[in-house]
Amino acid sequence: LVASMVEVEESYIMIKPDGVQRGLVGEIISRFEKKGIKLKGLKLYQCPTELAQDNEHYKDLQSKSFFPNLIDYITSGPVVCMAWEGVGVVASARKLIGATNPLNAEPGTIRGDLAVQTGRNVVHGSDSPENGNREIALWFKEGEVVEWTPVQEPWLK
Ligand code: RTP
Repeated sequence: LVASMVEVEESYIMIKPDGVQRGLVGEIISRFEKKGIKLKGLKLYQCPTELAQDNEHYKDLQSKSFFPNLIDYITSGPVVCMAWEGVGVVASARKLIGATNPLNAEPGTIRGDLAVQTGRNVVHGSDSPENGNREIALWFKEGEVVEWTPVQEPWLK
């Protein structure tokens, strides 16, 4: 099995409230599962407004004009928090997700197939391995991320 130069990484993937409200949870999880990456953490979570505002997660965006709308959106209903692990998973998950603006996202991507607005783009994915580790630590508590070994030959590793 050749892992080439790319490292095993982890990515924080989150189904945003529109994805949950529209009944797209199974569809979205299925796309990552079928890729052959490993699910290590999964929970439905209602993010409190204070946490969303102070959360390191969207810290870089605090000065943006759309920040209040983003906080309203992300706290408007439950989200699905996920931790995924795999070789090159950060970049591959971003490819599966597609461009931030769904109108620019290619068909076949989650946003390209399932969304139309930047402010309702159904899913988040970490943009670097460092942020993958950081965001998983932010959104999951001790013990919620499970280390496990698949018992079958990891054909897609
Ligand atoms: P994400 O973090 O959710 O994966 O999205 P991203 O990297 O593709 O995009 P980023 O620039 O980090 O923006 C984070 C989220 O903020 C909302 N947004 N709204 N102009 C707007 O109204 C606007 N721009 C960004 C989106 O929900 C975006 O995913």
